[in-house]
Amino acid sequence: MHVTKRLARVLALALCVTMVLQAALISASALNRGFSVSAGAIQDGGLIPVTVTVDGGYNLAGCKLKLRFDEGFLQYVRADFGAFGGVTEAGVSSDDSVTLSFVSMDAVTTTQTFCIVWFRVVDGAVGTTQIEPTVSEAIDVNNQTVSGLSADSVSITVTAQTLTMTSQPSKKYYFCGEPLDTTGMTLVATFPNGSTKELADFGLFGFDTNSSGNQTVTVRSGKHTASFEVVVARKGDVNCDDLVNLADYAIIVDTAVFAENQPEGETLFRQDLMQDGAVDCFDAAYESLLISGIVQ
Ligand SMILES: [Ca+2]
Repeated sequence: MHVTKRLARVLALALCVTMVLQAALISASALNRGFSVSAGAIQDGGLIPVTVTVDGGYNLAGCKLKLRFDEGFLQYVRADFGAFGGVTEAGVSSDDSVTLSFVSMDAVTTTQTFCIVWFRVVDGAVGTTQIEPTVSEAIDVNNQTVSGLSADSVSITVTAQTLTMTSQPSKKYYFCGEPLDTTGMTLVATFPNGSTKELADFGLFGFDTNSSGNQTVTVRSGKHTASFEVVVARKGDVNCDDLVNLADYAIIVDTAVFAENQPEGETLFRQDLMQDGAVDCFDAAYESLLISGIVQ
């Protein structure tokens, strides 16, 4: 009886040790990676190489590596298997993923590149997307099943490559106090896949309606900028001396009297206070009101 009790204790201890060992083994297999996946820089045409590397120590016959991607962001192009030993194939599943199948192959002894999967950025896609790898069971070099294979997800960020102002704002001249008007301005962004998109959202910097002079207005979208020039003038200051006085009045009167000498561009803008496209007696009258402080 005493011996049986002792035997039971030994058996119980052995069972405990076995359980601990099993736990250790499960823990070890959970740490299996098997693969690593990485994305290269976006190339011309919006092509992105995603490199799949296989760790050494596996015979991956029958294993499937699935790369799940966002169809609204990426298109699968092809998989290049290169000189990697074994028969392999790739196909696109109906559920937004590429499946790489290890049909039959030699055991992988050292870490090596298995294949490069090429994706293309969908037209107009901007932002960050993830490629999520999942791996089925495989067998190791001793024909034992290996589970818990995995690879970290890959993050890909796409931003506009260039920003071009294809047409400038119609309004170039401003009187102090007028708000900036970008009507007529067209901004076009070019993306890595060559697609273009007209931008409606952008930031504007550098315009100060209370400061007279030539100003450069900067348009910003993401990390890219474009710019255009404007002239801000103190209303009534025709000769640009920052004063509104009889000297300015004399210039307007002179232009109004010799109507055939109508100015253009900035000179017209400064004298045409009524903003009707011609310098005449009405502008002279308005100038006298500005000088006397009746209007501003
Ligand atoms: Ca003046």
